[in-house]
Amino acid sequence: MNIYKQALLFFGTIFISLYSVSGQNNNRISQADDDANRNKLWYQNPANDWMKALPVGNGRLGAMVFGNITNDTLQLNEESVWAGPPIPEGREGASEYLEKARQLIFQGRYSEADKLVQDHVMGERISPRSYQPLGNVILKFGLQGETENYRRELDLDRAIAKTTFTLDGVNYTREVFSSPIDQVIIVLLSADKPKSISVDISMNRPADFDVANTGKNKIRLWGQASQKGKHLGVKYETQVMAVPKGGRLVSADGTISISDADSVTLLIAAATDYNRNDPATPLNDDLSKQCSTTLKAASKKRVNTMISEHATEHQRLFRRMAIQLGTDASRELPTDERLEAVKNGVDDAGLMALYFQYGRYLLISSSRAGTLPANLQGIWNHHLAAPWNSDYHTNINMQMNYWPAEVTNLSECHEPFFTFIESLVPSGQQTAKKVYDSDGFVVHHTTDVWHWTAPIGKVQYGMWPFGGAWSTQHFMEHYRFTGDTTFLKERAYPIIRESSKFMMDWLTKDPRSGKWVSGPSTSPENKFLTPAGDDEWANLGMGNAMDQEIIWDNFTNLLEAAEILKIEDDFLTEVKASLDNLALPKIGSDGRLMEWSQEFGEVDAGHRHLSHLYSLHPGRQFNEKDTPFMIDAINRSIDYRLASGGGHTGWSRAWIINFFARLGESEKAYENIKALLQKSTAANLFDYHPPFQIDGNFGGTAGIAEMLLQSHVQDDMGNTILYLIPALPKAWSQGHISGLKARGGFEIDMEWNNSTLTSATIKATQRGTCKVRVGDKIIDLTLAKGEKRTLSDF
Ligand code: FUC
Repeated sequence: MNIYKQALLFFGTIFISLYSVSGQNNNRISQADDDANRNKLWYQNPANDWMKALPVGNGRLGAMVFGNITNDTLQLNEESVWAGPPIPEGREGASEYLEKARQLIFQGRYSEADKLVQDHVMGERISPRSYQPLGNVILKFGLQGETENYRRELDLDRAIAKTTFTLDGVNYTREVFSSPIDQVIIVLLSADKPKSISVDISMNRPADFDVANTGKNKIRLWGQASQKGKHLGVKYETQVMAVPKGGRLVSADGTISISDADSVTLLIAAATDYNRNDPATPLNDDLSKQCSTTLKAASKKRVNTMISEHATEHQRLFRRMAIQLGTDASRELPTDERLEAVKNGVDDAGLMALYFQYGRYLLISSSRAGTLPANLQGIWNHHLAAPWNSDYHTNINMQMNYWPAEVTNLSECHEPFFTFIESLVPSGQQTAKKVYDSDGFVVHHTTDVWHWTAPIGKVQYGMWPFGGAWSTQHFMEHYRFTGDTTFLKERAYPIIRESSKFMMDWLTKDPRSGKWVSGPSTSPENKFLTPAGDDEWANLGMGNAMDQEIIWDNFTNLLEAAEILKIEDDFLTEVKASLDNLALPKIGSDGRLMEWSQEFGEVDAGHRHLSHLYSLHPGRQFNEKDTPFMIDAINRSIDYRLASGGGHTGWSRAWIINFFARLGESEKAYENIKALLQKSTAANLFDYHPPFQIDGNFGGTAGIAEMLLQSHVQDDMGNTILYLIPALPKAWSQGHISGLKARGGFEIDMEWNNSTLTSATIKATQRGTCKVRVGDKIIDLTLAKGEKRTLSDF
């Protein structure tokens, strides 16, 4: 073990960093190129656990790269490898009991209502039935001895993971990437001396697989995902092809042995029988042939062509944005040590900028047009029974995954979310009819690739019919950011209307107030103390704040879309009437925004969900301009939640960053980004719930964007207000960002110094009028399509 001491000058603070490096290497790599570490995660040791390995992905096909010298593993994923049916079913005729439960709640008999719904409405929870790994490629290298100059990195700009080291005077390089162009994972093993590469290649999986050599230089691994033999699901196949330059290749017993090659290229393909259009009917494809065809096509291409086409396609998306926060001086430290320093209290604005770009990298790598949406772990999972099955939770997590999509200029990466939510509509319509005797479509707290939508399990999480309604918000937001009226007409409006139909049937008149209220439902996963005393608690309420806020959002979006599309009909008139008489969240006697419609005692005052604040973010119902009277109540609610231990999961913390950004609380937002890094971030910068859950990465990225630009508020004429650096913390006093997107189709570049904006360039991707707000100053701007205006006098 070697001990280093290094002093770093960072924001005028000198700190001492004490760290250790295992026997792999003795020398810090000298960075000749000043920019060698920009937009990179880098390390001086191999990953000895999964949360240190580095992710690559092309939206569908992913790998975790460990970078071990002698025995290395590539852990593979394909997005559709899922254990299978049966899928949870809704219960016919449940609506009768819902009506009874409503009356019980209005009478204050909360626990009786819970029991009634639990017994007669909730369907069976079927678990585990999980997203699963595709397999592993095992690489055993004939290398022994002390290495020097070890470095492992993930280049976010080129989407390539690279490991380099020196052993016995030979410099070795291993590169891994997942190409969206060639639909293969490519592994390049090279050295600067001929005949230096000897490696045994094999494949395995934790369960349910067969493996065999095929042809001269390929191994195939195939099987059907299951949960210990139950829930037979997706059939999969993956093949690795080895293409050595020089040396000898022997293939036997499921292994390919290569000796004394100058270099080796591995190509990895995968195929499954998962049918996106109709998951119940598997595709009847020859998976083996599909893999072989893909490998054959890739093997005919020059490696350099594959690298450059891959990088160009990645950069088409990634390079739309650049960011610098502070000096980024500490990029000269390995990422894990940098993170450790932050955990020890050091401020590192550059690491926050890297985290932001990493979030964009992860979205590009796990969500591309034609793929499934990013699940709870994106596409990266090594568990056969993953936490929460690595599914699509729709009571915050899946939506949070897509918060950064529009604002960070990755609109196309939002597409899998839309396609997936649309694919839930037929099932959601059936659930609406069967369980609720209702029109429209409904989704509950979670779903998965089998497209089920029923209320299942415990009322505490399952009795919440808002997953679909919340998701329709994204369709409207996509329109607001892009101005794509075809999308609005053909995709956003129909699905918002379908969800509104359900909500119209779902609403009940509260006999006490005469207002329309939702229920019986839970405020996601939370519970309250009932007035009965003796610590009795219950889950279900009528008119919970979040329900009312999502319905407000849903109806408001529908009416706005209808107005743009010039649609008028009786249903819209009815929606307008219901909106006008919708119960709104209330402020309690202690000045907080109330989570439930009554002022209940709280069982868990620091609960991780802050559902009642949906109206602040991601909603827009409550904001400083339109509802100033709500701001203080929201602030109090967040402060109380935090003081009671809230924000303890990564995604909860990430949501809090977004709240504080919207409230203009720059220092509080910053403190929570710091806390996200300190408490909920692993060495590979994956978010820790714990365990790994990618929503915190995406929510954190969105939060950083929200601190630098906001566009959710409109002026009285309906024009977007572009609020520049609305929550800039002192620690980011100097910086720049380019390529941020705003509603109204604007694209923004900004530079600031001494915490003051020095220049802002606004580009219109469509004709538009906006108000640019900097502090309290407002500048009116009307731009033609494609026009750009640079402002510098603030
Ligand atoms: C929600 C959260 C949990 C977890 C799960 C996947 O239900 O309440 O904390 O993130 O989703």
